[in-house]
Amino acid sequence: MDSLDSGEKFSPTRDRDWGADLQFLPATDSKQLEKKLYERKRLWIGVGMLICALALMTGLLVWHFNHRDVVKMKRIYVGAMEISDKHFLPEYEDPSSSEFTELAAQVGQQVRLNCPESSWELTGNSGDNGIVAYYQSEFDVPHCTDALVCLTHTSALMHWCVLNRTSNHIFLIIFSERKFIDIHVRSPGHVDSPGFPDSPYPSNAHMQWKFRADPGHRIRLDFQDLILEDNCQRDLIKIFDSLAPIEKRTLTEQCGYPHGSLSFISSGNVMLLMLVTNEDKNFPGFRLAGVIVPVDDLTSVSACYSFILLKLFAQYLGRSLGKLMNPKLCGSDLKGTVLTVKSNKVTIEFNSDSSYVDQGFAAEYEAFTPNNPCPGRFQCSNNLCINKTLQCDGWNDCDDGNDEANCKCDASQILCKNGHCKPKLWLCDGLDDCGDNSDEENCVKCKGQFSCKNGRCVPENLKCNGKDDCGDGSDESRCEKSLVLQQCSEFTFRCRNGRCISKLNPECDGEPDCEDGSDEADCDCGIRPYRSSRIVGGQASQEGEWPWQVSLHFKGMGHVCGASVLNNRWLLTAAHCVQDKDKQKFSQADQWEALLGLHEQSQTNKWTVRRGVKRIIAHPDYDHLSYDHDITLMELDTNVNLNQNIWPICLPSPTHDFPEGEEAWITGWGATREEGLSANVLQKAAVRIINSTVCKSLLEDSVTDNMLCAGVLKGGVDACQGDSGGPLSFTSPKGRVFQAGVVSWGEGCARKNKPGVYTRVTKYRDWIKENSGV
Ligand code: 4AZ
Repeated sequence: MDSLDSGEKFSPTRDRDWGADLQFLPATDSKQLEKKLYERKRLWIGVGMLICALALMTGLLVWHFNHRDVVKMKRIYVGAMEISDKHFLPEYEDPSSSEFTELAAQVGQQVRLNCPESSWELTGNSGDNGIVAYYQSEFDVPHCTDALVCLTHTSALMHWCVLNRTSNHIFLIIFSERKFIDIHVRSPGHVDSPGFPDSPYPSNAHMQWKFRADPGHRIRLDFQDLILEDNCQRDLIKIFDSLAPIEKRTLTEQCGYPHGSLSFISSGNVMLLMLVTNEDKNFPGFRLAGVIVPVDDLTSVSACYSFILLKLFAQYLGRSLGKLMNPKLCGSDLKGTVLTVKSNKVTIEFNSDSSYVDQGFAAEYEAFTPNNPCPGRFQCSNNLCINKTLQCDGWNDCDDGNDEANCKCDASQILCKNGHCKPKLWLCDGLDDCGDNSDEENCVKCKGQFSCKNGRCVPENLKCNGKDDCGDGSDESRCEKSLVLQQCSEFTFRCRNGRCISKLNPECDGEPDCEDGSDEADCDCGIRPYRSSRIVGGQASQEGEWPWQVSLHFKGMGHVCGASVLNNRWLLTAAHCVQDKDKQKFSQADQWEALLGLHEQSQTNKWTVRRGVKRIIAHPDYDHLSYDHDITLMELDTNVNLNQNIWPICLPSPTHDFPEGEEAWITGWGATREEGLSANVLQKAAVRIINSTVCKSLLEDSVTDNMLCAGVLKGGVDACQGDSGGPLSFTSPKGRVFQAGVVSWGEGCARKNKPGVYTRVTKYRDWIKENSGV
């Protein structure tokens, strides 16, 4: 064996100096040596990396804990306390006055005792008895921490104290516009949101208007206009019955375009209005009138609340109303309650506790002699008096159906089992019109089974199961749940992604039904912005009630036709309005002028906008003999700003269903009777959607499937000349208004059994989209 092979590198005898303990590895261990060195190296690298990781983690933790201060959010607590041993001085309204500073310091000291780490600020004080001090305290709290101490003050100086956390969603927004405005109401005045009415309110704004009146007075805020985004999570106003945003003192929270008059009155001499907006979609905002009311004028405070939650028609007959009100009345389900009191005296006792405030009630009262309660009118069994003409008209006017009982039905009516008369047309229409369902009994269609639109009968349990059992999809069209279907049909709603769902009329009903949310897209339509206060057999409408109604004026002729607003650029009208007649070139866009936001023909108002017409797109298949396809798009020469009196109507999807027998409204400035004069004030009238088969038989088959009939068969109510092109408005169960039809034609006006004929808008939904983009 070779010495090298033996593995000895050095002779131990020769290298003894190296020390006896020194051992040389045999040549065969050198690889292991390298491996061990390598492992040690790896170990050191590992340790190094671990140290680096630890350092990094420590750094991150340090950074995190430092950074936590940055992500702290503000929590604002507000409260009020009554100081009973002091009298109010006018100087207390001025925070820079020495009187205010002195009192604020005194109160602040008391408050700080209980919460040393907070910074307190007195925002104002005023009161009829003693002084009410409002304070606001801002806390920097770590995000997601909810634990905050709620303090109670026991000091003798402070009579009571409420601490309250202001709604989270308001203060999670970083407001770019924060403003506090102090207003002392001495005489009636106006307050507008910034930019109103010419430009929208700012984004991410948090504004507070603090109203004060002299002691002994109350403040009333009357909203003349209110148009905010239709989502209170985004933009809203809040009114507080205090000078600080104390939740329990909320009088109202409003967004969108509330209906009816909006008027709020304070219980003391202060009131706070708050406007909070987010970053997108800004609307015109509000205009309000602030009025002071001396306390003496408020002996019946309830009468000043104009939002009616409880409507009492108290006609005295009884002993005391208190006795009748057992159990006591509360909540909001009492609207329309009619009470009869058999006495010549009535007392309404109204109690409210210290917690939440609300709108109150309004009661109308009427006195009568017991032997002749309703002179010249019909007496309901609840003693309400109604006009005799409302008796046996098919509508429940008494509230208890009493005016429809024991009626003699005429030839066009059916007699219900309960004695009511209803139009024959409502027989077997799937709706309980009689109230006892007798109009829906013995309808020989599919006994115990579901009747498909194509006449087939399928077992009830196959309805809304996601499968087309009828063969025409009609068993999958009126479902409460919006199942995504395998197949689309003429009865199902098609989402933008092409998939169809089984819910009836899901558009803009506030519930997302399509997977892609397309059923709730483009829904800024069909809702009346807040109040801004013939048709044959109609009545004058209120200003702003039909903000989608347009008057089309032709050069030298004035009002000729109606139209509807689809968006800020496009109108919808009838094709027969834009057909040339001899020398009159109705097809020429430059001969027309559109008046939007118009109420009276004789005078425009501040909301009225005039626009020239840039383009007319009449339906290419319009037939001037049959009036088939009687529909036209009009493009305005410049866009309009939408406002409370100019607002688009919603367009129904091609499969939207407008049920027969249901109410719809016609509006216009047309003739108020056949061959009569046109109206000055915009007229409105309620009609009913009429079954197409019935309509075809009444109008001798000149009605096509592109037409829809509506009217009152006993006559007297109809659209007429000059109403053409205007909308047939249908309010969905969720309150949105859809355009069911365009006023088109009829046999005369308001004749018996001659309903009006309208262009069926659902048939043209795709055509409208293709030609206008709406
Ligand atoms: C018209 O001439 C007209 N009764 C419009 C509607 C009706 C009749 C006439 C329906 O514009």
